[in-house]
Amino acid sequence: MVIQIPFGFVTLLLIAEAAEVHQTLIIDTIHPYPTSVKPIISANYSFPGPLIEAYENDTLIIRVINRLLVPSVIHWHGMHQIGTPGMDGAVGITQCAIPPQSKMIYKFKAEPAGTTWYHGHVLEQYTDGLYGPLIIRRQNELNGRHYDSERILMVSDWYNNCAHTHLLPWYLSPQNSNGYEPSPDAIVVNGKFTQSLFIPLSGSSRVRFRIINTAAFSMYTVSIDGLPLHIIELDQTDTSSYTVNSFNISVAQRVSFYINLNEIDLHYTASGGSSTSSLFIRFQAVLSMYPVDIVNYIPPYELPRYPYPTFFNPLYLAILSFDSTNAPPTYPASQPTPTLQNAVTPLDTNLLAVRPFHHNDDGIPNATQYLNVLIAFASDKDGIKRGYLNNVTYSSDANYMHVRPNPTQGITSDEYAPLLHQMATKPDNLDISPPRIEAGSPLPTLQSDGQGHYLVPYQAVVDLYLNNTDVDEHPFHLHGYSFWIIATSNYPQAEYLPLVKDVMKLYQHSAHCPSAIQWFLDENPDYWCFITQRMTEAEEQKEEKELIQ
Ligand SMILES: [Cu+2]
Repeated sequence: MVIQIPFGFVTLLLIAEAAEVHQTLIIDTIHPYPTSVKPIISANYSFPGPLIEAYENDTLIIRVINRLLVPSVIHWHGMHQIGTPGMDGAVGITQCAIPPQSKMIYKFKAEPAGTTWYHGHVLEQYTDGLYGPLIIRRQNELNGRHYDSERILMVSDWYNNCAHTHLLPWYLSPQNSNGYEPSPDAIVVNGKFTQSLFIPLSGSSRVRFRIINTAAFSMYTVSIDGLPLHIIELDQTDTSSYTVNSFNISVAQRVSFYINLNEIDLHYTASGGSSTSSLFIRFQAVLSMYPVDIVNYIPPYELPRYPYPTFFNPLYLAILSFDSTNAPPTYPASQPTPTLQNAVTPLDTNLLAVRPFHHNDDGIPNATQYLNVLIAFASDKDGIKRGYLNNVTYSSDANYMHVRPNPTQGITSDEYAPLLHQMATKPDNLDISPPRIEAGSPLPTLQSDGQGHYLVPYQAVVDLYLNNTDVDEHPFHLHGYSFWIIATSNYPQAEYLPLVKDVMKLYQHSAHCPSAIQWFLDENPDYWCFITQRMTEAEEQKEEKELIQ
């Protein structure tokens, strides 16, 4: 990359060489809270794990050492992994799990630039704490002129119980015939509980916040009292500045915005009669998405605590301090935020009204293939509620290392070896016919083997129609790719304003306009999984589609 920097009368030419960035992550359990006996699965003995950062096109070389008593892997969310699919960290699909007391060196290119995160991808390990921020910087940030410093906030569900030993066994049991998700007991941001996270501005008045939702389930509404939020990045796509009072962020999504203290509402200034030297940053859990009245509900696995269970507080308050005194705001937290002048309230949860920084005048390419995916939830023969994509539920890739007497033939997700390895070594076992014209679509339809594996021709542009028949909303994420969102049932005009994302929230479809996304496959052939992020990555509640080139 060549960057020109004016320097007096001389122009310096800097050749920014792609560098190697080395990092070691030790996965081990810790007990960071004196009031909780719950072990946290940590990276480098901190929760969340350490910041990993690189410049775009650098090579990340990350040594992951597993000191747990069980297998583990790390997934690098949002990395396109072009040419390095085996580094994606999707256990059973792109790699074997890292056995206990073993290590693996991940090596991949840092791209695309933006805000993202890494997390455990074996069963529910990230629900129990295994995640951290991953920031890929540009040498010349597109929106860099708007801010002088930045802060990273990772917002997450907190459960008093271990997901592995308590939540998952109950969630996937016939006793939970309604398929209720485990109820979070609290919200944590950067590992801190409400009113204990202080963010000193240290003299900076123009600050970029990178918000990452690392929860297993919850969606949050984010706002800062008295300040407009100028959104400049969604899911590693730089955007034109878009001003809101608040926005929603769903599981695995990332939103960057900047604030400018010069824009603070008069109400919070000395001239407005306020003596506060700090403001509340609010993370409000969106209550409508919980299957129960979560504020008063006691889940069955909490009954041993009765009559003193933890009741969920859906409002999390962090403290943004103008100075370094860390004094809490002098106004009550219950005081409603005054309506800001000249601010826009977003209409859509996926923020589809936000425009990409680089407008693509050519529009999105014409699709060459088509795939309709029906999302449904139903009870299986054992009475356990599971998710289905085109009638296929997730099969236990994560358990492929377990010895079975009669492994099935062909390429399946229950074979002993990861699917990527099977594809390379047994390509003839791939029994999927090429796309063909089917009734109702003018485009050739992708074909599958009936086990959730779809064949995508190289350089195809796929129109993917996601029909969510469930009453609940579900965020969807595609490994290895970003996609263009061309329309959704609550935002049908999105096709005129294409925005690239890698996670989107999908509501129950309306009859005439199914939710739709299109993804653009151009130069990244390999094997990728497509998952919902509801209690993400946990075995058997993860639905998947694997795309094969
Ligand atoms: Cu991912």
